[in-house]
Amino acid sequence: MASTCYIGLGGNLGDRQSNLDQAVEALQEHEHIEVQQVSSYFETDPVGCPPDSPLFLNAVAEIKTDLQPRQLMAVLLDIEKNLGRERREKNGPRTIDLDLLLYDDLVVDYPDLKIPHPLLHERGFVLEPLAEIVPDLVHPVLGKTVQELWDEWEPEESGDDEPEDDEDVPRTRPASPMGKELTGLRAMVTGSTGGIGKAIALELAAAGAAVIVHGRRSDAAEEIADIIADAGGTADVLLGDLLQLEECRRLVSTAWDQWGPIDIWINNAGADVLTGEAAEWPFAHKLRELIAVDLEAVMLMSRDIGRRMHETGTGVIVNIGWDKADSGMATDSGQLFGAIKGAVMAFSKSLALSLAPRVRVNCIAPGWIKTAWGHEASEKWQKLVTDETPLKRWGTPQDVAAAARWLVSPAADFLTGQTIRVNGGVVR
Ligand code: PH2
Ligand code: MG
Ligand code: MG
Repeated sequence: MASTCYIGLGGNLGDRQSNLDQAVEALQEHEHIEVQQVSSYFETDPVGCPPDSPLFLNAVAEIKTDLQPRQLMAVLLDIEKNLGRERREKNGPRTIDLDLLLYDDLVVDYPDLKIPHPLLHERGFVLEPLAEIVPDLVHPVLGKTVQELWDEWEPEESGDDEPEDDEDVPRTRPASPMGKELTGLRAMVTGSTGGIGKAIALELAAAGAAVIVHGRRSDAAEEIADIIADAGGTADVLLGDLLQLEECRRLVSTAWDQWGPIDIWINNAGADVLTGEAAEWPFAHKLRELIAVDLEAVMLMSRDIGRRMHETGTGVIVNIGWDKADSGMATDSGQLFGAIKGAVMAFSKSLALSLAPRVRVNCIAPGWIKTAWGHEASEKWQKLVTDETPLKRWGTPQDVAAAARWLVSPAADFLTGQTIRVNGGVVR
């Protein structure tokens, strides 16, 4: 039960006391919720309700839960339904209304999910019970304690002018790199059954995101999803071969339809032309494969998901480039990856411009990262890598994942169109 949340309870229809009691009981009985404390019940004047609405009974409950915010919202909705809540007119009389007020110190602002509750600080019927149980709790956006907000609170002019949702609350937060800063967000990581993609999937899950693991083989993908679930995270699996354009389209629409809006999309998948059988392919064959998987699929899926995010209002896309696309590198691989990853990096900048200011698009350009090829590489390569890397070691998938975690987080909210080189300090 990792997260602490505050739920506002209110009702002005039927046996108000009994309805509040039953709602608290339903919360307590849920297997993923523990009720910590409940405020007194306060009788309050209706605010922003139709004329002649009855008085409300309001309270606030502190809970602990391991549910993600959206899962918790669904549970609240369920309890409301079971207690006979019907929605006929805006702010009309109701048996019970359960509002998610705060979720740890999470700040999110989506069309369908806003935390903290955007009206929390303006509502006496919320502030009073909240101040009774946790006067010293700090509002994560306003930076004031609940007691301060309650002391400053003034009743609204009567009337039905319910303030607009996020009226003049700056929805930013200080960077908190190692918390659960991605809680409530849904992330897709393509090619996350191994290597860098796997590290990114695990890292985003550790930061609280619900993660879709993608790969071509179900056993490999299920294994990663299991690791995430065992660690208390949320994961699902989507399979698809990005060599097929139709599959790319299906992957985006399935992810979106099954999961609702996706907040984070990481195009990590790439064709392996370095190990196994593929290492022996002719240059032209490798080129075709890379164009299809590393370039076409990335461009088409980025555009597709980007358009959906833009319509929804928000989202973050990360593509994977290559450190040496700019400087060049001798060998077939240098030519292949230079051309393909250079194109991905150039494309990402233009997409970032197309989707700003709603959707951020950035690239990570890894340098020498020890994945399958690095483990097999000869002595000569091992020496070359450590010699030419100022930080004197191979990078790890974890190094790239840490950068990705930050890049998709609210802490990087002012970055778009950028390429972050995760390369141990090479500056040429
Ligand atoms: N809830 C509202 C609108 N107005 N007024 C009071 N006193 N208590 C409430 O819980 C309440 C309200 C919308 O959910
Ligand atoms: Mg409400
Ligand atoms: Mg509500």
